[in-house]
Amino acid sequence: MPPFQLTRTLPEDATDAALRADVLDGLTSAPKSLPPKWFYDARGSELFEEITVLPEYYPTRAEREILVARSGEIAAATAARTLVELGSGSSDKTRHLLDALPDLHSYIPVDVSESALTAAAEALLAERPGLTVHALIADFTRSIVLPQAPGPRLVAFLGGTVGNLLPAERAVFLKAVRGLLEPGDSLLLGTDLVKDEDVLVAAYDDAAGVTAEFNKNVLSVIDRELGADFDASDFDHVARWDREHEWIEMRLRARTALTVKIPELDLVVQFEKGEEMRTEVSAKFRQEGVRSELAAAGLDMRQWWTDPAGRFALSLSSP
Ligand code: AVJ
Repeated sequence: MPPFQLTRTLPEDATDAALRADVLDGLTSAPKSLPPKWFYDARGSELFEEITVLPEYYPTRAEREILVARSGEIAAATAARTLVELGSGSSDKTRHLLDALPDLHSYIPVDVSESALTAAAEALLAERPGLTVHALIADFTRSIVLPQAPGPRLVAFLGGTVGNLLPAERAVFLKAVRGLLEPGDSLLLGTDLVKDEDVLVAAYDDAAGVTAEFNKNVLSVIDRELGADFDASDFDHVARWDREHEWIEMRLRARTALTVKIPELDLVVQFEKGEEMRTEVSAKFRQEGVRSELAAAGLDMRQWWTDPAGRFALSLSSP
């Protein structure tokens, strides 16, 4: 087995077909919406990396604090020989885990972005020459089949990205993850926590305007991929705390009445002045909620760690 293998479980054109279906569906619904996964082209991934170092955006730093403090405990509790990382992106924070797992044989990053996977794998292999890296190009919200690798396995889903799923989607997703685990395997899940509204809103509406640009980037993706004529300057960035659902919602609000053509979909879309389109839900959690969602999926929460300020949590659960 070569030290680095890349497996594509998505057909080359799957991304394109999924984007078309999502845009058609989202822009013909009332209210309009777009799924957050389409933020992440090369520019969007770059903007997200910028977000992670903004003074207002605490989740990345808070999660890293927990990983730095708890990697040893995580390693001891899991004895993992294989680390599977869902939505691995740049695999940046994962280093702390990898460094703490001396018996690690295989690392399986799973992401829809081939460029992110290849770059991350190259960097890791340079540092850990003995490691087998088997990257999977896959959409982790669909069913995934993992390559053969020795147990125990630790599946990590970090960053709070589970909060991008709506509650019903989360239930399906967590059951699918449970299906990947055998007795002795574990799930390490990162969840952002409910906190003061001002802190939450600032994290999604930073003073430098990076999150606004990130939000509007989805329009450039649709322009480029589907030949649309969205103009980002026709929209305002909106971040709202939904107290009832306990999630942050990002929206794009039309500054004027406007018409957008999407030739590849044979679609013309009208926006009223002030109309808001939802582009992301980012749910915030409480310990009891995480525990019960995991339990509903057949997972027993064994450990719960937060950063000293109590902003973010990592939980460790097992079948
Ligand atoms: C990458 C999904 C965890 O929801 O906080 C950052 C994405 N959106 N700023 C989040 C995001 C706006 C981020 N996740």
